[in-house]
Amino acid sequence: MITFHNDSHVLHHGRLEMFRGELVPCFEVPERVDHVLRELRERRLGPIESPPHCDELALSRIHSSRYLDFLAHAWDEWVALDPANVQRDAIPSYWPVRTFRSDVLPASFAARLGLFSFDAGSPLTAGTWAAARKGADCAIAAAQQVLAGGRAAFALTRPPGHHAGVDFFGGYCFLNNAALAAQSLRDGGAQRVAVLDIDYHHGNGTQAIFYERSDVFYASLHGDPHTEYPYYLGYADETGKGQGLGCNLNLPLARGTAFAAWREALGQALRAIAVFEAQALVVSLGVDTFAGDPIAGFALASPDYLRIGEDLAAAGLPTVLVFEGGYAVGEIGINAVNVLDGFSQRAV
Ligand code: Q9C
Ligand code: ZN
Repeated sequence: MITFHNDSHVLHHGRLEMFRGELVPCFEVPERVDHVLRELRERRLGPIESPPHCDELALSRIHSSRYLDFLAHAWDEWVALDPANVQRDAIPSYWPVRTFRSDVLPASFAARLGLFSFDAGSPLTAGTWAAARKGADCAIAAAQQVLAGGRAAFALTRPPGHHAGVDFFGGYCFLNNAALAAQSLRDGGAQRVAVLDIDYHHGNGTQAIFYERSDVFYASLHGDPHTEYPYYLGYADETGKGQGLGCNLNLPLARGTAFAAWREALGQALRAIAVFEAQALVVSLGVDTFAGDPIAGFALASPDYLRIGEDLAAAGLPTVLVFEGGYAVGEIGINAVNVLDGFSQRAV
């Protein structure tokens, strides 16, 4: 399987995130991707290529222009407020919740930082835009590879993407790589595309982006939002709206869920995708379902990821795999590459 990767991901390196009332070192670190790369090379899982620069228009197919403009210039604005800010990442403190206006774009940078975000755990850094932009290139290149007849392609990106919406960042995500890949598949001729999100956390951004559409099916297995981040979306009764009614499937699972029950839910999601008659599949591949993950609550073991890859391949669809979460850095390479390995062995 071909991997698209770009070294620019290191430019996004958050220092501290707000967690339980204090600033703690970020969980989403550059070393995550280094470990996956090393494992990919050692196990010779196929070529690793740098993606071409995609057109800005491809990003505008998913994200609003005022959000993209904000992201592109946010760091310069932050530093312009105070030169000492080069030593500090930008973390939002104010949000326009219900009854506030979101149509007005305030002059205040702090106000816009909150308008375009939903948590205080996703620091915006000097290289966030550059890294996210290259990550989007990887996702789009992987989609192009599959459109050109490839059986599968992997976008090894960070920052991750599935929490990012049309016009907001959060959950360590800035551009929604999986949504960009799905839209590229649609624009390249795939009539119906499915996004299968197997990160521990519900992909609220991806769900919201496609919620009223009948051409993109979203299915997700995740920690029950009653107790797990992102809390405010991902419940089983969210089935889509308008044209998109019936095109959204949430399978929330209790903390502590181990592989047997998780795999049953995976089978349920894959059956729904088959009924939808998807022509291509995008997998939001988070490995924070691992038992050793420091911020998640499932109990999958490393060999389970081989089985996941096999199950995904058995769906028989042209597949784009997009890297998402996973914070047990020591095992992240083995777990992610196990999925690709299992997939490659089963795929025909
Ligand atoms: N600080 C992804 O896996 N914070 N995002 C949870 C720990 C948000 C995870 C509490 C977790 C976001 C892509
Ligand atoms: Zn996650």
